[in-house]
Amino acid sequence: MRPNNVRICERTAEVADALILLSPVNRRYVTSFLSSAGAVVVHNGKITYFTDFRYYESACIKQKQGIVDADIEIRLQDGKFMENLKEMLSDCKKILFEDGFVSFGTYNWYKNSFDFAELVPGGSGLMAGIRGIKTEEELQNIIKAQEITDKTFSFAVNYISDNIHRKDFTERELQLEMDYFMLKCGADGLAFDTIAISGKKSSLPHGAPENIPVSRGFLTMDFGAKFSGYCSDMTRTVCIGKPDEEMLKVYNTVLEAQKAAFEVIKAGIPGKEADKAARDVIENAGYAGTFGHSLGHSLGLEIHESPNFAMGVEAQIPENAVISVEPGIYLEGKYGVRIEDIVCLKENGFVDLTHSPKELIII
Ligand SMILES: [Mn+2]
Repeated sequence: MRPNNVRICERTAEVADALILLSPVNRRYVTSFLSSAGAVVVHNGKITYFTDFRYYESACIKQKQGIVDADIEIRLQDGKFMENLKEMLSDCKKILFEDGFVSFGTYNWYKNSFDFAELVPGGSGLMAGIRGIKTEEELQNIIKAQEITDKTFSFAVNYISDNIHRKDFTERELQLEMDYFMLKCGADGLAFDTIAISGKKSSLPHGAPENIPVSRGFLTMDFGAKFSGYCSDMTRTVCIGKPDEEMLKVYNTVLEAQKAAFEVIKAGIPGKEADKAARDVIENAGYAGTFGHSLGHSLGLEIHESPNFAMGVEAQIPENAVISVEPGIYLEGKYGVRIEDIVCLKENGFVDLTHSPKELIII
């Protein structure tokens, strides 16, 4: 069994007799198989994957190919699914469920079906904890996703240079060209909707590109490819035309903030420490209150996972967590700058998975 699946079995046994996973992301995490429906059941150190007729054969083929963990039992989810599930879990006293995912309706369905057992919340947290530490296989997928993303940044800079003279060159066009480039480079999807916003709009941390011309001043691009389901994430701010002194100060402050975070980042630090290192630089430069989000989030099958680099996070960040480091300064009505890399935490520091340049690119 894959090491992360072994951990899921072990952690489940510590708090309950079984764990039921229904969320698409956790089903995929355990099975490495993408399906729109199904259930993963962890019970007595074994993992069973129930999937319906639409996916059953395909899942079995993927298992023969070594993609689905060989030790997972794949069962057809048919009309007898509830009966099968009840029978399987009939010896359970405690059943752990995904409290962060199940709806009120599903919870009631559990309650009526498993009236012989206690339903224990905490399944979502258990999975988040395990997913927060990336396996080598997961890390390789994120690295490939980020390679595509880095390549896309070079492409974007050239594309902007070649097209900025056109009056009809829009944010939306830039976004679409970047998306197309990522997919052409082998991405199996986009980690999230690409942000490409220019001029005054760059003060909106998550502003959306529109059918308006790319304007002079700062242009922020925040984007990421997916590879084998795994996300990457990066942000670079470039400048269209010559920046004035204040723009340079803002840009360099954000860059210094990221460097300050890099000074302290290593496995075992509390999440708040990296955030504080970056935040102090921004505040000391006179921009208190302009960095309104956290320094970083983990990413994997989902673009936002835990643990986080954020204020108030006392928990120690484990080795092999992959987290973004993305300080920003946003001056309302004026402009904004964000610089984002993703890093993999190691005992003595980290590995920066983002390789694009960070000195201000002026186009
Ligand atoms: Mn991010």
